[in-house]
Amino acid sequence: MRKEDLAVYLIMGTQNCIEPPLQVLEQALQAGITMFQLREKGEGALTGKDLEMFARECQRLCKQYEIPFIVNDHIELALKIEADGVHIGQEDMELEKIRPEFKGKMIGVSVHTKEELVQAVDQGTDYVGIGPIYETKSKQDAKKPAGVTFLQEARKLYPTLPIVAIGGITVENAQPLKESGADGVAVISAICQSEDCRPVIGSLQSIFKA
Ligand code: 3NM
Repeated sequence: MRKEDLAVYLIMGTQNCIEPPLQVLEQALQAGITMFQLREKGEGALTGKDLEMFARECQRLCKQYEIPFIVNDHIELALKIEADGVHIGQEDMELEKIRPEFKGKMIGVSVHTKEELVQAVDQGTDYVGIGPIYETKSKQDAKKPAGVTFLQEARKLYPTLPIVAIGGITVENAQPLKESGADGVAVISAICQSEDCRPVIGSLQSIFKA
């Protein structure tokens, strides 16, 4: 994968948005997000055919703007609609098991400890998500914020691994993450809960695409 794709990585589900989700996605694409992950989780989340239809709409938009379209957790759905990849957590299917089905596609893994990091790299992850860096309201079972310490450690261990930082990231607190070795930031609320996501995306781009 291209590390640059991680620069401004939007994660979104219908439950995260204060405006209509497809409108949020299209505005974010216009403003220059570099990668997109559909993360449909929690109360009121779409399922079955509804989820598939929504996923296909998101995918169509991402194709139009030529950025990778990643599906969180829903391995079968990702395969069915031929997404560009999947993102999995520690509770989900093991990377090794799904790799054969995702040949040539991206697999990203969320890691929170050195052991999880080493395992993900050994199993051939394309990138890792490291978080939560800061306090987040978007993930119910989020771990305690780790600040930049683990991010710095991960970068030292793996100088060329594509790494995206996640959790409570805003325009105001993103700069130290660049300095700590992140190739980009994955955000939900900074974009989905903002009145106008364009300046947010512009500022994050200026930090990570520079
Ligand atoms: N994963 P926001 S934190 C989806 O630590 C997710 O692995 C995390 O949302 C992890 O940008 C998180 O609104 C939520 O804080 C990120």
